[in-house]
This record gives sequence, C-alpha cells and structure tokens, in this order.
Amino acid sequence: AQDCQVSNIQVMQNFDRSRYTGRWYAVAKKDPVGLFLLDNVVAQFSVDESGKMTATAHGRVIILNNWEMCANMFGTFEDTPDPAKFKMRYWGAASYLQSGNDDHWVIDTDYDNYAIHYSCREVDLDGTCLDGYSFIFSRHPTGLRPEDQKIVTNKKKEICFLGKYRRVGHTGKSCNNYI
Ligand code: FEN
Repeated sequence: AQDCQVSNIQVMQNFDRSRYTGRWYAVAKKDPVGLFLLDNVVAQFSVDESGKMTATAHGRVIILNNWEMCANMFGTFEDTPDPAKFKMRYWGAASYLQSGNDDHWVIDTDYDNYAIHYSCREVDLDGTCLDGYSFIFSRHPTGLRPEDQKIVTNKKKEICFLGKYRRVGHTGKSCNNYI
C-alpha cells in the first residue's frame, strides 16, 4: 500500500457523508504549491435535501503588505463512483481568493474524532503525486486524541505525505471567532 501511486491510495470504505457533517478543526496540513490557508482552519460539512455534500472552510491568510484576513471558502462536491472520492469546486467570498477544482478524498475517519483528507492536484509521470495537499481534522479544537495519533501517522505514511505536514494553530487572531 506504500508504493506512492496515487491510483493505489486506499480511501475510506463505505464512506457515510451524513456522519461526516458538522465541524472539523484542522490540526495539521500539508500545503500544495501556491496560495493556501495559513492556520485557524475550520471546516463545516453539510448534506442538503437532495443528498449533495457542501462545505465551508475558514482560515487565516496573509495577503499583500502583511494584511491579515480571514478567508471564507465555499466548496461543492460532485460524487464519483467511489463514495469517499469527490470532485470539489471551491471559491472564496473575497475576490482576491483563488478558486479551483480539486479532488477531495476521505482517506480515513471514525466520524467522531479524526479524519484524514487528501487531494492530489497533479500526478507525476511515474504515478506519484507531484502537487497535493492534505488536512488532518479533529472534532476537538484541542487536537487529536492520543489513541488516534498512531492511526493518523500510519495513514500519512500510506498517502506518502509523512513528514510534510505542519501543525495548524488555532491561536491566531482573525479567525478565532469560529472556535
Ligand atoms: C477543505 C474542506 C472544506 C471546504 C473547502 C476546503 C478547501 C479549501 C481550499 C482553500 C484554498 C484557499 C486559497 C487561499 C488564497 C478541503 C478545507 C473549500 C482549497 C486558495 C491567498 C493568500 C495570499 C494572497 C491571496 C490569496 O487564495 N490565499 O495574497
């Protein structure tokens, strides 16, 4: 499971989107190339009447001249044959925020404590991920429970992002009102 081929990455079996709804605190992230969210990242997943998944994310960004802002991002998800793999269209509330279309894979979750998200934006010629990002989410703003840390470390290894994560602080100013 660790040949780092994007096409071989195992995702959550029988993913249940309704159990995934609600608030998730990012505790760690692996950044993509380019503009992204800095810290204080909180995501909120919903499922609408028709069963479609949507989400919002807030996070601190620092724009030109060290101006600190809270980015409000929106995402809509398109289903794929695999229930844990989605296409996510995302955009920001402010015009300076980049929008795009990314894969959105749920690698593993117990729904109540932790979740591992994965997105590869660019697959290299050898089948490994050249540019991707990932969030480790917790239901608890205080972080992962010790018993979940082992699982998360193993999954980071499986998706070949081990050692590429940074802790996501929730102590910044701009986005504190979401915690
Ligand atoms: C995810 C799950 C919940 C919904 C969404 C998610 C993804 C969010 C993404 C955010 C991208 C942010 C960008 C910020 C930006 C997976 C949490 C939607 C993909 C691109 C800057 C920074 C500095 C600057 C301008 C813009 O544009 N940041 O000068």
